[in-house]
Amino acid sequence: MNTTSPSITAFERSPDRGRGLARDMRVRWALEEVGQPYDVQLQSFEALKQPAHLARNPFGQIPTYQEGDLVLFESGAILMQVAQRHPGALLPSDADARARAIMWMFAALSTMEPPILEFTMAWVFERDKPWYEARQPMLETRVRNRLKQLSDRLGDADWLDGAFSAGDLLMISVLLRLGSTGVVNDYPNLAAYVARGEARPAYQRAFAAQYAVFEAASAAG
Ligand code: GTB
Repeated sequence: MNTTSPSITAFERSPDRGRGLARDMRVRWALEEVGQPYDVQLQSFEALKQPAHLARNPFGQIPTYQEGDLVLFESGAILMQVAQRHPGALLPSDADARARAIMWMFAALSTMEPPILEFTMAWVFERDKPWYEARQPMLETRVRNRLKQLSDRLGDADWLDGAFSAGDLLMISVLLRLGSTGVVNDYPNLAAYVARGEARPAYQRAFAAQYAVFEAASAAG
């Protein structure tokens, strides 16, 4: 392992089949935005539940981040660390602007992501459940309410608050989870916002890196 680079964990075989939806993607994207090389330790689902990984993350999940003696889990906390290590790149230097960017990081993770996760998890995994038809419209309405509010706030701006920040990175990562549902397309400014994020060279590099893992795993059978 290159000891000068931080190391992250990611799925050896991601269930998203290379679509960049697992949460290592947002960490990869952040590291690419700041130009920080990194190593990746690929983990099987079984390995995530073994003591070696549970010491990194008690919840047995990816991503984790290791930098010297520092070991972190939670993608939001990891992004804060990456941002702090590279002042001005993912969080603005101005104190007030920085506080607002951090506010958007929390908004992405605690206001937008939970209803989006609940909706998309049901969409993918729970269609056969007896309550699906009755419950799914309610979950979709909750998501649409948040999308409308976000859309109204974004308006015709490129990013949520001035320059691109970790708040945008997390918000776009969260909105991407809605991809296969097509719901974001009903909010054209949000769809364009997501596309702007995906067009960033750092996003493209991060996506290619995680896709290479999927391709290698597929080739290995
Ligand atoms: N709050 C934590 C964070 O933000 O870091 C959540 C981390 C998390 O949910 N990790 C998931 C994990 O390790 C992977 S990203 N799960 C394994 C386990 O819990 O045993 C979630 C994810 C999984 C699959 C898809 N997919 O197939 O599209 C997308 C996202």
